[in-house]
Amino acid sequence: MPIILHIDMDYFFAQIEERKKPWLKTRPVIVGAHPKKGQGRGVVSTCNYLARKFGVHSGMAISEAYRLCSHAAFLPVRGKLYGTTSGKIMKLLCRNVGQGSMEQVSVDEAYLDVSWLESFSAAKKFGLQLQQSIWKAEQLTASVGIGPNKMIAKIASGFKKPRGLTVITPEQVNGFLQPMRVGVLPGVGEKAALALTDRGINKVSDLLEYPEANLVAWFGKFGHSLYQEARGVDDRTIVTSSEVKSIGRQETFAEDTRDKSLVTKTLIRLAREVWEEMREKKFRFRTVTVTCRYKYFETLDRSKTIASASEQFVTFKSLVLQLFLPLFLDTKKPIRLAGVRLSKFQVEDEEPEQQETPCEQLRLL
Ligand code: DCP
Ligand code: CA
Ligand code: CA
Repeated sequence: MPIILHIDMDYFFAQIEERKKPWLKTRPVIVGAHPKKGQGRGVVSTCNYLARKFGVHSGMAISEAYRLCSHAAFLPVRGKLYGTTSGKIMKLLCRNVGQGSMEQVSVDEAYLDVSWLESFSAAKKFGLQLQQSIWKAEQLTASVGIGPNKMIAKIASGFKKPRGLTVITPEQVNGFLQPMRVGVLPGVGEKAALALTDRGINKVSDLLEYPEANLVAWFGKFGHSLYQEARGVDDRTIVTSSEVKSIGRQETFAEDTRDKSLVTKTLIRLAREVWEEMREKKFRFRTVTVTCRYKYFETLDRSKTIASASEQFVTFKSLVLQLFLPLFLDTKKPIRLAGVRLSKFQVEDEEPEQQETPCEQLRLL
């Protein structure tokens, strides 16, 4: 019986800021761009729960946040500190379940496969102990969700926040899921949610009335997943860092082109996205690949592997430019598509020789 635990840190960046400045705990705290007395550009990265009471949230324009809550403490984003803290928390999780049972999905959350605990009550105890260990090591709180699959575990971790712990057994899945809004289902973003509400489908239970064929007609392939999701079914397994083989992006140009600066600019933009995704996962890369597809679909790529793993964007970027040059010069054909890819990953702080072996298993029970 699969038992999946999802753990997500509470108001992560803002909580880290509160940690060494306890006086912030009783004030609304907003981390993000400078508000410049309401004239600032840029957005809110996150805010504490006191600020959320005023309607402030992640992604909101900082000027809007200032309008809603000008007396908040506005703090700049200290990305490096949050990254280091995230790394420590992920390591702690890894020590408790082993690298092979863990999937980090963003800077502050991870799925853990705890099926080996064999019961939901043991998993609950384990979840509580994880929260305590993180508190002890980092003085930060997290919310935990436990369920029979990733989807349920993730919805459960967000169910009660902050410091929540929600366990949904297989028998409870339908009762838990059906009254929720369709937006909680994975893949249902703003657009899909709108398309559904337009048809009078607001809650997950409303979805149950539609045959799979209808959902497929509306959403294509995603309709199949949606049909399963509405029934609490999610077959996605945990993808561990050693299984992520590569991260890449490519883009097709509106017209085939020989405009070198356009292709270079595109490659750098794609490289930035790829690099950000890699950093979210706390990986470092060794191999960079640049791909060009030319008119008539001929595709060429060039790769370079560096001796020791890097996390540096500048290194990545200069390799991309270096690899692109012969792809541009050797063939005089117009370019239809360009792409970049990173592979041969190492997890941050991990020695190369440790890469293949799971990290020390230090189970809490
Ligand atoms: N983040 C960001 N910009 C966004 C969303 C998030 O910079 N639009 C950053 C800041 C968050 C961190 O990522 O602290 C984690 O994002 P979460 O969505 O998990 O939100 P929080 O951890 O801040 O709050 P919650 O308690 O709701 O999880
Ligand atoms: Ca969070
Ligand atoms: Ca998160």
